[in-house]
Amino acid sequence: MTVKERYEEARKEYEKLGIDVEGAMERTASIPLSMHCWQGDDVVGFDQKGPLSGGIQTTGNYPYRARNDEELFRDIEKTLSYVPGKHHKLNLHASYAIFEDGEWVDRNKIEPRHFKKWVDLAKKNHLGLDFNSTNFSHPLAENGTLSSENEEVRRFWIEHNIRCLKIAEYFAEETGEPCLLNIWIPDGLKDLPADRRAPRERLKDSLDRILAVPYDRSKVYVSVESKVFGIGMESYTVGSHEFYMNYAAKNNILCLIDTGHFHPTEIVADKLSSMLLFNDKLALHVSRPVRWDSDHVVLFNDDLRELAEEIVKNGPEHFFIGMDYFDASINRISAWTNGMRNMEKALLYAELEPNRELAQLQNGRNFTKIMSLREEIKTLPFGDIWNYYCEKDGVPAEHDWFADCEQYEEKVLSARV
Ligand code: RNT
Ligand code: ZN
Repeated sequence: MTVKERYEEARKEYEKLGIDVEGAMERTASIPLSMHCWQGDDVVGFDQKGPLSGGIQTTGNYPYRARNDEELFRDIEKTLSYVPGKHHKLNLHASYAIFEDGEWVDRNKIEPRHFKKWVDLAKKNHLGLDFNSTNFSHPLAENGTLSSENEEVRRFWIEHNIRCLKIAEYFAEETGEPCLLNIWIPDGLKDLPADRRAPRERLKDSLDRILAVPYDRSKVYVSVESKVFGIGMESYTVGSHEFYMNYAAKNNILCLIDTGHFHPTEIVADKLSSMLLFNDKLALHVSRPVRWDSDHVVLFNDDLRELAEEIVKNGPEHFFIGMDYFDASINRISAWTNGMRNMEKALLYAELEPNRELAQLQNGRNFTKIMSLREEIKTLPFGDIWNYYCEKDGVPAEHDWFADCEQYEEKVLSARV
């Protein structure tokens, strides 16, 4: 049987449950995913040669990391050729500024022109762009950034973030699409803080000063990303969830929820509907924590399906979905692809659930049927729908992309020595 024939059969099974399969595929295809550029080079970036710092860590020594913009662009295009969906975005970090002709400027001096090549890449591939200021992996980030007690250091990072606002505006203008500028800082303490309040007061003041610079709010959305702890910052994080949730609400900006930044027993998917009752938009970093914020590749697991369900039920148009994982122990193109495809897969899976019927059953307190219906869905021929969804988009089916990826490693990546 061809992929299409299998799909037709599978569709009948879903239709028995009253599910509109074509509609589900169409809706899924219109949800943009923002692919993070940093899986391709282990979050190294182009503006410095030092180690990754700020309480985050890539682990593994798989060869063939992209070492410059040319290699990274090529790997990005390869990865995107394996990802279905009509319209995606690229998520950049400020540390990926591209300097030419021996030029180099520090992070408080970066300009839109340092990202022109990224804009060209985005246009060529019909991608939107999102942005992140890089408040880590820098000599001035060792003892705090936007919350630093050193006024000069704090000013440096305020300037950096203001520069990033300008660059985000440039991205939105060039691509014709809104750009999310996300701010995450690693500031925190290894051991019990003597003063929890003052660093937070300084962070609040720094954000106020950044946001006091006028920018076009219809083009640029600013988000703030909280975290529960980082390596070497186990006891105290300045930018906690409560801090940013209140800051965002008061200043009409967005919260960014990274699925790896909460206590392991918290159900992150449960947070989405609460957040969206108080703000029209919510930003996400989709990651997979294993015992800690380990940034493992996103898998098609229960957590992801639950997250996707909440995205679909709350309306995907309310979300900025960014991916955030980095694995240096396996082929990076494959890591990237699996995470991206799994997010797409989870969204399609969620669109294929009888969500309205399930909600009605809950209203009727028919929990018996809810359980049975949900279990029934689990063994429907989802794989046949997914493979057709890929084929329709001219993207290889599940088995085939990996074979191509192996070829790419053999022909292209292995030359990087
Ligand atoms: C770190 C945050 C942050 C980074 C990226 C590289 O814990 O999740 O989002 O992963 O900005
Ligand atoms: Zn993140």
